[in-house]
Amino acid sequence: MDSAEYERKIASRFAAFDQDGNGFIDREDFSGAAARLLAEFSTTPRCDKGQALYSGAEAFWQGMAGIADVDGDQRVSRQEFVTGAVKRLRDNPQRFAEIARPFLRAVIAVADNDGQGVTTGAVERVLTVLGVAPGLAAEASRALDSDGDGRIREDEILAAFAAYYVTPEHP
Ligand SMILES: [Ca+2]
Ligand SMILES: [Ca+2]
Ligand SMILES: [Ca+2]
Repeated sequence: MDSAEYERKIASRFAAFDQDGNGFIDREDFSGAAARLLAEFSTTPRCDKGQALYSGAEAFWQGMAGIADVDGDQRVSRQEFVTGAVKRLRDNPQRFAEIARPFLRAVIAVADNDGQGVTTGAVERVLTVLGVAPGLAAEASRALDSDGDGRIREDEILAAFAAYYVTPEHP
């Protein structure tokens, strides 16, 4: 991978977290994503699933801040993301899965409307709400369903999520 490609990947991962595009990853990016996901799946914030999603989003933010907010100003700059998050997540991908797990589990609960597992269609909706381009979202959700039964398991989602955000070696 050359430098330009590496920079592009970092930029796209930062943009994925910086949901409101204000140039920083902060608590509002996570709580805003939770709110939009609840609206998409017609779920009230007050119910158990809604509360689990908000607390998962908060835990995800706290985990991100813990590894990347070096100056403690409650937001993660692009520089902090590159030097802090990317390096630490690459050194310890498992740690990333741990901080993301409560949020992802809560998203799955919200998106799984029949309790039979999340459908590829529901995952596509989740990804679209999170800002993934529609064509890519469809492609990614199909790729996640490795056995082709139309449902996606939690461990498949966690593995793919970690793989996506853990950046390859710097050239
Ligand atoms: Ca932001
Ligand atoms: Ca900071
Ligand atoms: Ca499957």
